[in-house]
Amino acid sequence: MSRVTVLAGGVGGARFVRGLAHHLPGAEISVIANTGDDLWLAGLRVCPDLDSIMYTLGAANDEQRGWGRVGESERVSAELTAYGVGWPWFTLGDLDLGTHIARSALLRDGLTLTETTARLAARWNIGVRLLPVTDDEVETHVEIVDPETGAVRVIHFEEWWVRHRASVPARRFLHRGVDSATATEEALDALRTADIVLFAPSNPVVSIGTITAIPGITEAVRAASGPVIGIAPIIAGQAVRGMADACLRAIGVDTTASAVGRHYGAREAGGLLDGWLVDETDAASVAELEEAGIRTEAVPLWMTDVQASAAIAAAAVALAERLR
Ligand code: FO1
Repeated sequence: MSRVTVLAGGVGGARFVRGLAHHLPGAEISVIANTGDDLWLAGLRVCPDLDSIMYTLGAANDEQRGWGRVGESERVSAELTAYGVGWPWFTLGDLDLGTHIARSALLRDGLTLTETTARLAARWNIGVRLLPVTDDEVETHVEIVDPETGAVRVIHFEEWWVRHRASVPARRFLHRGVDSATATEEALDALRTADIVLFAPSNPVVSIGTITAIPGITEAVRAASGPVIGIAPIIAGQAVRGMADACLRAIGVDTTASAVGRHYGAREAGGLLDGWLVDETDAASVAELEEAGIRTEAVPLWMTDVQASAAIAAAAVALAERLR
């Protein structure tokens, strides 16, 4: 059956992959996940996007909050806060801590993040290969102007995203350690052997952008033998989830499905995409995207449930087949 490789961030990426797996039960799906949100907290390695995908595909995710575990409790987190350890505004639930403790133990035993992720994911029978884009620590940090002092500061992405809710303007995103990092062999191989490469409807800056910032990835996407199809994370000028507009503003890209598609660029013109799916409400932008060399279709893009996500995956696969 076909090999499909997906570049994905956390919440939107996980939902899309769930739909893809539902649509193509026999396919070999590899998910190259963003690791830029990762951080050391309370002595533990926390990997938000890897965990969102693992929990969602393992049917253990909190569907309401969009992150963390269903049926979660926060007894240990209250203890950490009492000791002033960790971030009081960044809740590590009891069950979630089990994941972070297990991950940190395996990493301390000398396993790579790729090996560690495979061990953790095996428990959940997620049905796809979950691959961190790199085994090196490349964390996304955000340069802001401190609202109190007016001084320029750099904070971890999660502090900007969760503590400040992206309300403090980001001047720049920094990928700490990217210059000495490499993509994993497994991720590069998943791109090399893919029949289809998909960009999930994840944050184009701090999820997809962080994956493609890892040395080797853009070359591997551009060299992919199969079609590269992206799904817009913006519908009718609104970020579908999270605060993608705050991220796009920071890099000077309009918050539209068309601007994001052209930001990724047409592979034939030196960019990354062969095809692009926009929502029906953005059908007017199809012409300009086609002009830019990106085959574009307008389909319903709201991932309201697994069936809707599966229909989007089906549309992406169908477009790929037409472009093959
Ligand atoms: N998001 C929140 O809005 N509040 C939290 O307290 C929070 C804790 C948290 C702990 C572990 C984890 O893996 C994710 C967590 N998230 C939380 C979500 C996180 O910010 C997002 O999953 C991504 O990093 C951004 O898409």
